[in-house]
Amino acid sequence: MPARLSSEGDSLGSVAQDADDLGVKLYHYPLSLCSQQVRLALVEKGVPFTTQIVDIGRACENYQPWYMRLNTRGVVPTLVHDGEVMTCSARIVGYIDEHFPGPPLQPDDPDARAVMEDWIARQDAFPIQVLTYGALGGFIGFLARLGLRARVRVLKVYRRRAPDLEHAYTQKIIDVRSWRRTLRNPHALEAIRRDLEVQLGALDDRLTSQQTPYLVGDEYTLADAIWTPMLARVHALYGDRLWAAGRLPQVAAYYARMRARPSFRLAHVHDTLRPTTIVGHLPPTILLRVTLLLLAIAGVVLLLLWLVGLV
Ligand SMILES: N[C@@H](CCC(=O)N[C@@H](CS)C(=O)NCC(=O)O)C(=O)O
Repeated sequence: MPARLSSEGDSLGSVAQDADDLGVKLYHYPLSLCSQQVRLALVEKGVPFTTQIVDIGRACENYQPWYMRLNTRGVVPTLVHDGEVMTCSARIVGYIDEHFPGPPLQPDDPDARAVMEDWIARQDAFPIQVLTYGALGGFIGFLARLGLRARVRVLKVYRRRAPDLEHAYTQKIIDVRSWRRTLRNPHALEAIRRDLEVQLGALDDRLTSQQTPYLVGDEYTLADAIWTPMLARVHALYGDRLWAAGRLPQVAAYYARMRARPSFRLAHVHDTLRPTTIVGHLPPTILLRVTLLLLAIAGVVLLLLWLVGLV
């Protein structure tokens, strides 16, 4: 059975209240790309659901034992349907389509279905978290990367407190460390950025050859629910410059169509990321350390100026 909640669900998409175990409950984080994909699938399918925010930023709630017991990889989203726990956004969206009434979001034709699954797999394999952190420039980017060290410390504390989850925590520590290593490697980051352009180019080719409003044929499918938040994230990081001025015209038109659907707003898909939002999501210990460091530097500068008689 899923863990009981310690606080009330937020209001997004909520219809049924008090449904911890019964009904559909989504554990998510507003800005998380994978959470946006699942919210979009739920909204497009017309499934009533309640939600519980798991703060993957500042509070690292996704590393708390109660959540790691629900989702051993310590990631959002997690869907709980009548007590059944479902993880992995790509699997969750398929589950939603197969278990609820509403418009079908997967084609019947096996070839079209294989194409849809291929596009979902392409997005799922893309290291979007690394791209997001890597694209944050300047001081904000520096702080965000520093925050990953604090995450490892938090994970070690929880690993000591919950020995039954030792394996899951050790794996998560390995994941976060590898994430940090990639972020420190400019060649690896460059390869990810180039891969993004390859994926967007392939998307443009697909839309050009298809000449249909959606990624797979004439009907909206799960591939669209997966790729819309991905394009919104690319927009948040780079604006529209990757597909503006006649570059990737089909991607530009497709994104505009998906963005115009009511589900984009109803599922709270984010296409901007403000620096203040990023800072607000950093672990408090990092903010404290950086503030103390800046104060110390200012103190040394003032002392030096005083010694040479300039103040
Ligand atoms: N698609 C995958 C990826 C999930 C994922 O990486 N979620 C990110 C947010 S989009 C997360 O929770 N990151 C927090 C962390 O790894 O600490 C899944 O659902 O299993």
